[in-house]
Amino acid sequence: MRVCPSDATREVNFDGLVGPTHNYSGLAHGNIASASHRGLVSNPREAALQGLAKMKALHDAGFAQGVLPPQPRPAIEMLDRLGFTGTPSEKLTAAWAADPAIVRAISSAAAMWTANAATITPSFDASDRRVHFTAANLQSSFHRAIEAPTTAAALAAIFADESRFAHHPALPATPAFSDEGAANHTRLCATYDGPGVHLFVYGRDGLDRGHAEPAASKRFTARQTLEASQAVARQHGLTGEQCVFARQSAAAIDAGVFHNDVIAVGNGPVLLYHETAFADEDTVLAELREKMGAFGAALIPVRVNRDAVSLADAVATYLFNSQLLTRPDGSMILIVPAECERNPEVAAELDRIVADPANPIAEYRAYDVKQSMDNGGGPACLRLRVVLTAAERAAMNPGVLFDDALHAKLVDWVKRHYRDRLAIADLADPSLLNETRTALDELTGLLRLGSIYAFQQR
Ligand code: SUG
Repeated sequence: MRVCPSDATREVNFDGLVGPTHNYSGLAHGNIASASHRGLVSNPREAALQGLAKMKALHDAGFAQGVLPPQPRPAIEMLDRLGFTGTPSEKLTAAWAADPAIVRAISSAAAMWTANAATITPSFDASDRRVHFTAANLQSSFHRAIEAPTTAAALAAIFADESRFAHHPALPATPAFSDEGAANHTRLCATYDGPGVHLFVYGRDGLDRGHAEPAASKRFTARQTLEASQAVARQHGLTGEQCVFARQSAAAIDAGVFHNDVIAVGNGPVLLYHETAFADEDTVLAELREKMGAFGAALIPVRVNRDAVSLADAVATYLFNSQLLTRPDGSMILIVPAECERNPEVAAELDRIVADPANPIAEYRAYDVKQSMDNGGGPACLRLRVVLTAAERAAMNPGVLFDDALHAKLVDWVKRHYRDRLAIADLADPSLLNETRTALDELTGLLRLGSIYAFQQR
């Protein structure tokens, strides 16, 4: 089956612009790259420029590209809630003296990984024909749980037209409803402007039903719960026929697959996945086939066997944290991290996939996003996919849609405002707070977003 995006309906990839406090604090549970780079000196300027270079390359290749702004960090308003008083600088200094772990958490630039920002249902699948958004509560870690309100505000500012866009509240921020957004959600379809099946992947049960959970992960606690995925589907009005809920394999979670997008990626009818991705692969495929078949679409599974690429290599190279994109002729391109080309087994598997006529993946291209990769974020983590009709694109805030002019402005903005080295001790520096606020205040003007940040409203 050919997937050909019509001019009318396109997938827009909204990449997170890396924020000025990008650092290696090792905060992320179950994320091996984050843990192994803990304490190293980061380069926020290079991180932001690497992200912008990827956006520019995909824009130049004809893909629809958008950008989402960073969040204000350090998140000083959190310090108010934690009992610190005084001026912003005084609060920061007091918090560092009391507990540097608090300052590390409120300084994280993790909002760059916009695959975790929200879950989106395109209007075609919604009974009210609106695009539905739920900002993820990211409750499993403090440094990410603080993202949800600003994410929701940014999405509401960008997709403001209530007749076309519906925004739902983030789920209750408690372990039972732990939600990590689109990183655990894939829409499979024949064409973007036709019906889709929503594959929600979760790692554990949220609520206690009085019986032991089968095959729970042991080394790392899974982040997404079944109850969270089900609640998002309910909010968006999706029916049972439109959804497949699949459990991740515990082995994958324990090997460092903290989100499903570290082990699988889908686009159109294609699902590229590692054989260890799901607890029950056969049932997942059968259900997808049946539900897609109901509207005449045929699933194209592309399975990577562990004999070809080990689970450890899949995690180390982030082979599956790739962007699978449809080109105008219906063929697909895989945007992989540069690390994939340096691993002979992974490179050989990519060559095999591209040569295989049974799937539409015709090419792969590697991009260097190493600054992000070292915190566990590859090309797919850096982007939030939103399928939009032409009318929806016309109704959204155009300031965040990427073009050459915006690229030039953002590169210039990064070069003027970002440091090229950030050690953990630098997070205590009050001038970093002022630099960040000055930069973000200018950015909301560049992106024509209005005053979306709390510090701008005072
Ligand atoms: O939540 N890393 C992020 C990486 C998110 C990747 N996203 C997807 N797979 N979609 C996380 O684990 C590290 C931050 C630090 O250590 O400072 C971090 O939060």
